[in-house]
Amino acid sequence: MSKQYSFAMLKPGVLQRRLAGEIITRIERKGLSLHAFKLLRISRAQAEEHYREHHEQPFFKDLVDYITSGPVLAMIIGGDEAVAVLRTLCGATRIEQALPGTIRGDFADHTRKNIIHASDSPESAEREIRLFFRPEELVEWNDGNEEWI
Ligand code: FUP
Repeated sequence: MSKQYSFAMLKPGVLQRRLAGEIITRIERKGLSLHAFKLLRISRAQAEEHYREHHEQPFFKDLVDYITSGPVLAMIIGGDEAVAVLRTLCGATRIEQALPGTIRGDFADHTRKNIIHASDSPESAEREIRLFFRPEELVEWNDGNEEWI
């Protein structure tokens, strides 16, 4: 077993709908752990860098407008296969494909505002963590039952 880190971000609207606790509960219930936590309003430059792979997409401007429109909660999530496990918890990108029982399946009513971002690969996780956190902000800890220390 090896510990992996992923980056997650609760998008604008989540705090306003008082959903943050419910979503964090689901992440913890699965056995993943929180290693950094930051409430912020992201800049346009940060948003454009974060979503740079979508630069050419017709929805890019609306996506950046939306993600900068309100407070977000950025997190570093750790655990065995954390990147893939978190993606499974989130569910599909598009609302009509996100299954009930997943975070997006249960709470997302517009694809653009699909509740949560989660890194899609370990490489993206590294890049996204660096974009939102300084290295010393990642707090390493274990609960005594893990084999990875
Ligand atoms: P995901 O990795 O699941 O967040 O999905 P993508 O990287 O493909 O998309 C990033 C964000 O762009 C989505 F969360 C929502 C937005 N998006 C749209 O607004 N319209 C689309 O057709 C696809 C994505």
